[in-house]
Amino acid sequence: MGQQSVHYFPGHMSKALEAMQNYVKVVDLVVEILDARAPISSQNPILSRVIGSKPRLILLSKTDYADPEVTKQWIAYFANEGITAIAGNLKKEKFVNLLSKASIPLLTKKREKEAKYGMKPQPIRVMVVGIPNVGKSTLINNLKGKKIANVGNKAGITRAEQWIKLNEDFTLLDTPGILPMNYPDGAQAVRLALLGSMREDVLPTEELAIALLGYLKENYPNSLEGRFGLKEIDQYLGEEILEKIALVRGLLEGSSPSIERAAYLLIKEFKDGLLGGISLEVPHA
Ligand SMILES: Nc1nc2c(ncn2[C@@H]2O[C@H](COP(=O)(O)OP(=O)(O)OP(=O)(O)O)[C@@H](O)[C@H]2O)c(=O)[nH]1
Ligand SMILES: [Mg+2]
Repeated sequence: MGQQSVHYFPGHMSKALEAMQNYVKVVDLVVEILDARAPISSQNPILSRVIGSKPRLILLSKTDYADPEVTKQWIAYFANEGITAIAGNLKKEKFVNLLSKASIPLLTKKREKEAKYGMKPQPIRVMVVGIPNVGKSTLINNLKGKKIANVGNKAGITRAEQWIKLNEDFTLLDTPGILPMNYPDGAQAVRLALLGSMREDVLPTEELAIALLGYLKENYPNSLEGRFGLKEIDQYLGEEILEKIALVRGLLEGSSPSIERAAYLLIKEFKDGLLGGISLEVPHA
């Protein structure tokens, strides 16, 4: 995937980061949401620093878009690092029981402290963090069982923190997505753009489509069969594939196939999960 380094850090993110540094002091648990398709690229080292030694639970979202085998490998990878990770489709599966169960072992210190002082178990305050568009607000709606936080398939929907009382046991804090300040590895910026976590105009669509095709050729050579009838795309150049997509879908510029419109369509179909379960990163052995 592309190699040039990218710098992009909007002002509302630096404000949010500052606020989070205060909130982290009063919460009991941090749920860090990562996109199951690229858990390393969607992990922000700045957030890890803010979380510090707070109990942390990783939630891999959008598993319906990811390669199920690879998602299993990621859960094993995090377990191996000593981190509890849960995974699923935030739009379909109910997370309330899964989350309460997974958080019990992470809260033993808090419970022991309360017991020591003869206190009843106190409600848990959970801060939900992650880069833009990974599903933080969707998780909150999922847990609450109704729409109370705004969601949308583009980066930067949530602009300010919001406390939400889930029930007598849990209070949640929704936070705005925060991106890393720069990407020494241009390939990471490409992945984040493909996940919809970076604003669309940061990388040119055609470049993004060619990078995606390079990856699909190597890892999922038949992923364009269902949508575009193209088999074994590894035998073609990226531009040739875009031209074929343009022809199949009748995307023309004058009377010639439009590479640009094909690139736009391909990216959109990938973002909408229409190409099937595709993961952009696998754990290193
Ligand atoms: N298919 C699928 N879509 C999801 C899932 N989780 C969230 N989404 C969609 O992803 C998009 C982003 O979700 P949000 O909850 O707004 O993401 P966010 O992390 O709050 O984003 P910001 O507020 O911009 O930081 C929305 O279109 C959601 O419907 C999932 O597990 N599967
Ligand atoms: Mg949000």
